[in-house]
Amino acid sequence: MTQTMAQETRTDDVFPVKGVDHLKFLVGNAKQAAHYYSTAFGMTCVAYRGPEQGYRDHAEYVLTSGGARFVLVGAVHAGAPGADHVTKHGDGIQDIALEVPDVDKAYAHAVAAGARGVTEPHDLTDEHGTVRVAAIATYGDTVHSLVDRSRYQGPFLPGFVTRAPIVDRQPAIAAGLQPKRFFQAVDHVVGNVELGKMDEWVEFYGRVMGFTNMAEFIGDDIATDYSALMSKVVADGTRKVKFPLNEPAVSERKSQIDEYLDFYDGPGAQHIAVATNDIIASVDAMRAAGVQFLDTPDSYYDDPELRARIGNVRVPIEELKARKILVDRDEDGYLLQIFTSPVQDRPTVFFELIERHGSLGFGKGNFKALFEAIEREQELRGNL
Ligand code: TYF
Ligand code: FE
Repeated sequence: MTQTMAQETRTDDVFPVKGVDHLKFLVGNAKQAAHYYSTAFGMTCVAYRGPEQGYRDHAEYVLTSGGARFVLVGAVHAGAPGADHVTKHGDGIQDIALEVPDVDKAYAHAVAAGARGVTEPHDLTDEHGTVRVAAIATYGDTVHSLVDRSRYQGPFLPGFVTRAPIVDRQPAIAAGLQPKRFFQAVDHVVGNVELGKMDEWVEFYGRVMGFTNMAEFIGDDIATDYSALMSKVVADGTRKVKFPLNEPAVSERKSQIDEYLDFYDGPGAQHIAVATNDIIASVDAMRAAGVQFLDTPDSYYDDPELRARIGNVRVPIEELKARKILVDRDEDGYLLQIFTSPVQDRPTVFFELIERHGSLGFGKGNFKALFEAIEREQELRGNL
C-alpha cells in the first residue's frame, strides 16, 4: 500500500517560494461568504476593496487566520471579469497565490519551462508601498499568482483599505467558548485533474517550479481496493508548500474525483487543509457554528488494530471518537485530521483540519475510512 520513493534534495532552488500568499475564492456572494468564514471558520476580516474605492467590478474581502489569508471575490455586475467563472464552476478557488522573493525571476523561469503566462510581472503601488505581481496558469481555470510583498506595509494589496472584523468574537473567546484562532496556516491545497493527467501535472510542478514528489501517494493498489482515485504529492524544497494532485481511477463506481470534475465542470482545487494546534477546540467551535463534518463510524475507533497502531496521542481516543476526528501515525509521529462536507451547493470544494505532531504525511492510514465516508455522502447525492 505504501511505497517509498527516492527523495531528491536540491541545492539550486530554481523557483524559491516563501509560502502560500493567499487563496482567492470567486464566489456568488462575497459579502455572505465573508460572514461565513468569519463566524464558521473564526477568520478575521482585515481588508476590503470594492465600488466604494472606485473598483467598479467586484467586492473583495480579505480574511485571515494566523498566516492563512483568503480573498473572497464577488462580481457586482454580469459583465465583471470572473463572473463567468462562478457561472461555470460555482464558488471555487481561482488563484493559489504564492509568495516569492523574486517575481521576475520566478515568472521567467516558469514561462521558459513551458508554463502559460497569464499576467506579466508588474508593480502595484499605493501610499503603503509597492507589491510586484505576476501570474501563471495551472490546472483548469486555476492560476498561481506570484507575489513579492517585501516592499509593502498595507493591509493586503495596493487599493485595498483596512476593514474591521465582521463579527466580534472577543466575548466568545473571553468566555472560553471559542479558541482565539480555529487554524493558523494553510497546510496543503489539493488539485483534482482529469483521468490520466496526474503524472503530467506532477511533471509540470517539477519542470516549472522545481517541486519534487513526496513519498506518500495513492497508487493503483489502493485505487482498485476502495478509493477510486490516484494521488501524488508535490512540494517545494522547504516542504512549506504541498500540492497533492488527484485523478479519478477507473472503477465500477463513479469516483469522488469524477463527481468533482462533473460538478466543477473541469479540473480545480478540491480541498484546502488548514493547520490547527487544537483540532478539538476548532471542531467544537465550527460544529457549534453549523459546519458539517464527514461522519466516521464508531467501528473505526473500536478497531483494536487502530488502537495498537496509534498508541498514545494527546487526548483519549474517546475524545476523538465523540468528534469523528481521524488519527494516523507513521515513523515520524502522528496527525489528527477531519474533513468538512462540501462548503457550497455543488459537491466540489471542502476543507480539512489537520493537527500535526511530527507526521509529515497526509493520513494514509485513514484513506479507507475517509473514502468510505465521502462515498456515503456521494451516494446520498445520487452521484455514486
Ligand atoms: O490530502 C490528502 O491527500 C488527504 C487525503 O479526495 C485525501 O487529505 C486524498 C484525496 C481525497 C480526499 C482526501
Ligand atoms: Fe488533505
